[in-house]
Amino acid sequence: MNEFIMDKIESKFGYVSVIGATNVGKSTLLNNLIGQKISIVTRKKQTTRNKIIGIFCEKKSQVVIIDTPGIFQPKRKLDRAMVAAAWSTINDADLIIIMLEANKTIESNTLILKHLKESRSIDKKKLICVINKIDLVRKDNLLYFMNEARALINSEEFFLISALNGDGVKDLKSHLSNNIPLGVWLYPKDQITDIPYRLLASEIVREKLMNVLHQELPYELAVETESWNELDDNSIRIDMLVYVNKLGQKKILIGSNGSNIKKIGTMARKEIKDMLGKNVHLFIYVKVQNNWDNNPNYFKTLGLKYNV
Ligand SMILES: Nc1nc2c(ncn2[C@@H]2O[C@H](COP(=O)(O)OP(=O)(O)OP(=O)(O)O)[C@@H](O)[C@H]2O)c(=O)[nH]1
Ligand SMILES: [Mg+2]
Repeated sequence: MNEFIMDKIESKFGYVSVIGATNVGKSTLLNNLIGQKISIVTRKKQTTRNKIIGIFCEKKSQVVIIDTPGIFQPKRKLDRAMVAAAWSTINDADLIIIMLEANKTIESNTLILKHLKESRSIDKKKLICVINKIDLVRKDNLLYFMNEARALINSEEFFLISALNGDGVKDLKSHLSNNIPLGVWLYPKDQITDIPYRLLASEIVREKLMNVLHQELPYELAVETESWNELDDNSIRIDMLVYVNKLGQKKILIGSNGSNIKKIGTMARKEIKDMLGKNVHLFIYVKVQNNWDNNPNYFKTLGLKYNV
């Protein structure tokens, strides 16, 4: 048998879905595993709105990590679609990471645990419990938390990590690489995501908006790349639309003398420039569109189901 065929037989390929309550650090883990920022991260809840895919290769394995919106009690239509998107990834996943945050009580992770109890049908062998944010807790508290988690989660694999500083992530990465099934790689070796740049760029703008704005406003907006043009000098002109529901929100978002929008634009432009390795001209417009969060086109852009 020649070497090429051997390689094909031994190669592994699999999907790993990361689920957990909102804000536990799922996107931070995805970025750490891939070694590059793909999924936006903020201190605020409900940051991720759709499924984000990151791909890494280790030895003979190609692992596709699926970062999902957090599991929370949905109120509006968009929330329901986000939570449904998170659960839907479980069906196709070869391994499922359920992420908990150790700096909170086990009860505050309860919503996801309750759902998991209802989903006992999940094959125990597929389930990996990852306890994150260990950098924030004392060792004795951590052991206590771990015991509580063991009693509640139907899994044999428990990992203690800090997705922020990388503690424990290497072991988790090896575990994922070793435990996905045999299969042919579906992506080229150097591909790290399948999300188009247009969407990645609009997510970067949304991250900056979420960081700069307070209270409810971060949840009341959407960002869309309206146009993307390569210019003669090899730079790129990107026009973004930010949708808000009310005129008052537009005023707050822009800030006095445009201070907010300038700050957001500067931060986002730099990050998009670094991502593309090209000079970027970024224009951000704010548009009042009542009920943008019920607009089927927005759901479509994010790959979310409209009626769930
Ligand atoms: N101290 C500490 N903070 C962390 C760790 N992992 C994530 N964080 C922080 O927790 C916050 C939420 O992180 P995200 O990665 O956005 O969490 P998420 O689970 O993707 O959140 P949603 O997308 O909103 O569901 C951010 O401020 C992160 O910097 C960790 O290991 N230690
Ligand atoms: Mg996230």
